[in-house]
Amino acid sequence: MKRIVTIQDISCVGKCSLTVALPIISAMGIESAIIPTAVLSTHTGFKNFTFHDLTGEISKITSHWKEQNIGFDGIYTGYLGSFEQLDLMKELFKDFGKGKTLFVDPCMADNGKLYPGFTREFALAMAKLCGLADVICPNITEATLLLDKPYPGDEYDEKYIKNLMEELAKLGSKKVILKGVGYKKGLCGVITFDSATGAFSEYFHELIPAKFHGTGDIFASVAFSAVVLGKSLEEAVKLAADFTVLSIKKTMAHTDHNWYGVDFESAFPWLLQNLQ
Ligand code: PXL
Repeated sequence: MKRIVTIQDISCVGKCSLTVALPIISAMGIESAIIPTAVLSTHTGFKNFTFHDLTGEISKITSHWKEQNIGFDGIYTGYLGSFEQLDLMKELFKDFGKGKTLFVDPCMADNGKLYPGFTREFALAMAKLCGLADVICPNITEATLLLDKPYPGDEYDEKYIKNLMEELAKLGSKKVILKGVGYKKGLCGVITFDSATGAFSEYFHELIPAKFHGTGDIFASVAFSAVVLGKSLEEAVKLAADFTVLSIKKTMAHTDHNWYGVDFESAFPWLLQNLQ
């Protein structure tokens, strides 16, 4: 069985980060180790959330793992809360990442806005971590922040997106996934770019006019797991996008659904059937 480690926060309520990554990665038949970066009462979309930083634990955990000769087939970083954590992830990649799948979701912004607590300087430091990855999967807001460019809103075309992705690859990541691309009317796209071949691929699915927290984490967890299982990047993003869309649809099928996350649990039977 493949074994991976994912590094992100525990938002105790909120259906994001580790509370979605763990069940999804496990359901995909992969052993999942974790390093929690912080414990929050909820994700930061709620008012008055609590935040307990766990940066001080990270080196202690990884030192013990080195002592025990524990290794991983892949490393997936999500929501990271500080410059120090970014530096610790670089160390982790050096110590545990040789020849493994290194996947960075530069989770820090959406819809033209940084999440609470993040700054433009943090985004530039995150760009350095992205440079060490095999695969990164920003949305358009994160992509422009990584490159220190203005957010284009809805004002962009295919040429702009392809140029953005080539610029992202120049940060150093081998492959780039860009989510939430809207240059085809009424559709939402995921575009991939492979810097080794210069090849782009696009996968467009229906655009659902609703925004939910945690969908980026769901997408990243499926895409990363699929790559670790040996699927091509194109197959991985199709599976991840279809699963995310289905999770949103399952959520919206209930009029009394919660506002803070999606019912990815109800979409698991589909995921397992479509893993082959
Ligand atoms: O889903 C991304 C995410 C992860 N972790 C925390 C968040 C968010 C998005 O808002 O607040 C704590």
